Amino acid sequence: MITLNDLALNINRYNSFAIVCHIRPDGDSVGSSLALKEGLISLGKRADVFCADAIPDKFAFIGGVDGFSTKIDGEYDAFISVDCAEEGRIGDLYFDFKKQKNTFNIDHHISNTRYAKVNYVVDTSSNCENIFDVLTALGVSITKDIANKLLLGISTDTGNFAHKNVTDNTFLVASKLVNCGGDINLIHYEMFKRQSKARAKLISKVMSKLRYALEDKLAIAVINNADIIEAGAKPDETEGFIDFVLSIDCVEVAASIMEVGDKKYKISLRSKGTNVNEIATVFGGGGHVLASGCMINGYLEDVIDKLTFTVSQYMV
Ligand SMILES: [Mn+2]
Repeated sequence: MITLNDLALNINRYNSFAIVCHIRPDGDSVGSSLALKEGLISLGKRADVFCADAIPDKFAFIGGVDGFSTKIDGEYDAFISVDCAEEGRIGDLYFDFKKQKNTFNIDHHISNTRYAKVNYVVDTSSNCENIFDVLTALGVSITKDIANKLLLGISTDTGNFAHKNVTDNTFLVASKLVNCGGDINLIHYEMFKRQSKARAKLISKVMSKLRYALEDKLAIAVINNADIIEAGAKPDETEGFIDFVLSIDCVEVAASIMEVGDKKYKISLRSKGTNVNEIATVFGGGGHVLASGCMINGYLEDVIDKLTFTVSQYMV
C-alpha cells in the first residue's frame, strides 16, 4: 500500500478534485468529504463534493452540506472516493469515477477491494481518522470547522467513542481535534440525543405498553399506526426504540413490531447473545447474529404468539 507521504505527494500533483462519498451517506462519509474539501481548498486547490444520494437533513448543522451535488458536471484533475469499501458504494457516480484516469480511494474498511488507481486503506475506527492523517501530511492547518467535520465522522462511526473499534489513536486524533476547537458536545447532542417532541411522545406511548415474556428475557415493543399518528411522529422516527428495549438489564432479546399495513408487521430483533438471525430466518428474513429483521403477517396477537414461541426455541 502507498505510504501516507507518497499519497500526499500524489494528491499534491493535482489542482482540482471531485470528492465522492457513499450512497445512503452517514456521518463518516459526510465528514470525510467536507473536511477533505476544505483542507484542499485551504491549499489553494479546487474541490467539490458529490454523493449519488441526497444528504439527510440531520447533518445540516455541521455546515457545508448544501455544497453536495448528485451529478458530476465539469472537469476535474482527480477523483477521490472516501469511506467507500467497494465501487458499488459510490452508486451511480461510479460511471464517472471509472472513466477518470486519476482516482484515489481513501477508506478504513478491511474489506476494501482496492478499486482505484491509488488506494489508501487503513483499518481505523472511522475514515475521518485517516482523513486527519492525510490532511496533516498535506500540511493543512486544522481549523475549528475542519475539526468539527472530522469529529462528526469519528463520533458517529464509534457510537460516540463507545464501540469496540475505538483505539488509543481514536482518542489521540480526537484530542488534537478538540484542541483545534472541535465541539464534541454539540456533535453528540445532534447525532445521539436530539429528538423531536413528537418522537419523545411516541417513545413514551410505546414503552408504557412494553410487553415482557419468557421470564422477562424477551421484551416486545409494539408500534402501531394509530400511536404514530396521534404523536404526530414520522415512521422513521422510531429508529433507536429497540436499542432502548435491549438496554433493560433483564432483557436478552428485544423485538419491535411495527405496523406497516393491514395485518402486516415489520419485526426488528436485537440480542445480547442469542442468534436472532436464525429467528428471523424462520420467517423469511435475516440479517446479523445480534441484529436481524423479518415480516410477519396476521392478527397482532397471533404475530406476537408466533414470535414469542420462535424466540423461546432459540434463546440461549
Ligand atoms: Mn465509515
